[in-house]
Amino acid sequence: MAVTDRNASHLGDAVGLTDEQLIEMYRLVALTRALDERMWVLNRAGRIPFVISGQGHEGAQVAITWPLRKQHDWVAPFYRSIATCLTFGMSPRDILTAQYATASDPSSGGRQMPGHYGSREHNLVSVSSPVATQLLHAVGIALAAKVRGTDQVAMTFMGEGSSNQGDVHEGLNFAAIHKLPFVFVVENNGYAISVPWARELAVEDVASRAAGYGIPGVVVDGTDVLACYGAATEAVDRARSGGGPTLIEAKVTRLTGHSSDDQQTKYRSEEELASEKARDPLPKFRAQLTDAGILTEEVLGRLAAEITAVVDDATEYAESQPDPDPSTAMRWVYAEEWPSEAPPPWGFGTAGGHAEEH
Ligand SMILES: Cc1ncc(C[n+]2csc(CCOP(=O)(O)OP(=O)(O)O)c2C)c(N)n1
Ligand SMILES: [Mg+2]
Repeated sequence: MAVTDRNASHLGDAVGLTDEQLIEMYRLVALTRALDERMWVLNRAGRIPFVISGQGHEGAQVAITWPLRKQHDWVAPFYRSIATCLTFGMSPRDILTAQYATASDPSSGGRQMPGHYGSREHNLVSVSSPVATQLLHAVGIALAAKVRGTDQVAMTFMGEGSSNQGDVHEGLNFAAIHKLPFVFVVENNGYAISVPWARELAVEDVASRAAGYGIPGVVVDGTDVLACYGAATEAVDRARSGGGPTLIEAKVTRLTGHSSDDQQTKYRSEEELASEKARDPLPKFRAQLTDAGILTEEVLGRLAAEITAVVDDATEYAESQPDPDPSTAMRWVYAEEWPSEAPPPWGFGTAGGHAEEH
């Protein structure tokens, strides 16, 4: 979208967002990047064991999650969904306590793998390690919403490699038949670990598969925040108004290795990595909002200082939190009740019940 000749209100009007909302979207993209970069430093410093990064995916995640109603709709995220989780209500402290696996980690009280975020408070389903299973969870939630008439929408996210799993076919077919309030988001970054997309799919676009289910399939530039927002708004409106599911494929870029245990220079050329860097959504969005007069030097300076303080605070907080008590390791493996009146910090279990010692 060419915006250089538009003033601030024109850009906001064109996409149906206020300047304050656009600045907040930018803040979330920039905050996620800073938090993600901090995680890599903490990993290399030996403080956290494993990072699975969302760098390059943040713009699409913020923009696509944005139209959902917080604490009303539902999201089943995946391991790169840091920006989605922050946009949907989790805090940087929540994200880093999950990375440190502290007792106070709201995702799982230190039980889950790193990067497996979730929050009962924010209707974020805990990430499942077998990729693509989250689609079945989200479709089930969408079915419940339809049966109960709650006006809720369920959205799930995964990579293009994961979208080849059988679960996706079963879930999408079911969601389409029953016109469920469901949005399926594929963050296509061109790789499944070291396997390039041409070895993952025989078609150019995952979205073309939507036709096989009789639902709309939309391809969007996942590094164009406002294009993603437009596609998501349409899909969420369709879902909420009884029009059924949509498949959104956001073509993003993976700026880091698959994880902190992967070295992508072993299988991607220098030229490829340089051209992908040019698709980084963070400077692109910043330039767009700066050209439109929405982000000024003063606002950028204020945001940068605020983000540094928030990331420092989250780091210090997570560092200070105790590990889970080893004697509780077997808790919550099987159904049991939480022993106190207050709910457990990670959100599941029942207040007021009795716990059996193991
Ligand atoms: C069912 C299953 N198979 C394999 C894995 C191991 N695995 C984890 S992530 C991943 C790659 C997924 O690639 P993609 O869906 O494109 O997402 P990306 O990591 O690129 O964002 C694989 C194979 C797994 N977790 N679950
Ligand atoms: Mg991928």
